[in-house]
Amino acid sequence: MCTSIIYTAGDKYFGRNLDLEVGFGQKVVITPHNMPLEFREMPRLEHHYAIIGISIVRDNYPLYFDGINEKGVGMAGLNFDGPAHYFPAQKGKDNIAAFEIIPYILANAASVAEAKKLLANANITNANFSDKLPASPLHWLIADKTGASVTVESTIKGLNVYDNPVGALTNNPEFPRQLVNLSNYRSISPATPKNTIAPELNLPVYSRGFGSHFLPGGMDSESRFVKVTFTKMHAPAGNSEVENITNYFHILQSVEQQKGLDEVAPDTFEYTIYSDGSNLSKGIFYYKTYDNSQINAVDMHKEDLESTELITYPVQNEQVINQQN
Ligand code: GCH
Repeated sequence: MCTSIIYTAGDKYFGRNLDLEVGFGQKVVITPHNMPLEFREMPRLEHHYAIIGISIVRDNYPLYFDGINEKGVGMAGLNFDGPAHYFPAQKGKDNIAAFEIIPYILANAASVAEAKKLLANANITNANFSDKLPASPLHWLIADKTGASVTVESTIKGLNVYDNPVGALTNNPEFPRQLVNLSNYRSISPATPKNTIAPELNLPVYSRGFGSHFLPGGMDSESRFVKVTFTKMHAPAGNSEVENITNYFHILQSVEQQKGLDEVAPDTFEYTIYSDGSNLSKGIFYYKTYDNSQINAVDMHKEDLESTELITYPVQNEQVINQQN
């Protein structure tokens, strides 16, 4: 399972938790302007917006899990197993394979509005990257530095691009149902609720935090959607980049999956392998991992974005304790 958000604090911050039981050897990957991008059915792009994010690279192709571009658009792919349905290439459509959709959108769109235009005639195809890397069932969150965000879901009914007023995405069910479910939690609040069940009874407020007594805390995608919405909607804005990115990671940590809690096969547990977040205006990519609580940063503008080659950074996974004595 996974969770992706956009957080507003002056600048906007976009990224995700990647929850899974195994890694793929993913790295921080920058695709500069002049690195040619090939697509199965769409014209090759010689020049395009530069992209930074988490990806694996196979046959010199960046298979992004999530990323942002230099124009301040972010996009993340999250598991959508069950409802997700892709189609064969269709005549007259812009046919984009599921594994191509992140590079395609981030290479071409300078805003969510432009991404919507690119998706207006799109068909997400079921082409496999390779036999070893078949199409995976995903849906996507796209957001930009104005704070706009949309959810993209390809199901048996076709391609849907939903405005996303929450600025968050988890996994199943389909996005409209996640929104309806939020109504069930209308009364969740940071404030202590009034005693409306039996005003004549003295019901002592024996704890702080009563307003969130019924906030879901499960690992499942519906619970994470409700919890991250509550956390995000009440998160303060910081006064500096460091405060903002600190707040941002606290929001994602509210739905972190700790090891041992989500058994996906006998004795195999999914957990939050990494959390990342980028400043959409500044092009700085931040991340931490399950094993490394330190926030690491890669600034795309410190690289040669005119290059024709992918630029990669290994994910720093070692926990460094700041020994004080
Ligand atoms: C290939 O078609 C696409 C690339 C893969 C391999 C298949 C590496 C790129 C990207 O689409 C990868 C994909 C493998 C896998 C990934 C995906 C991006 C996000 C997704 C995770 C499984 C989503 C996290 C999640 N977890 C599991 O929701 C890494 O499909 C769960 O239990 O729901």
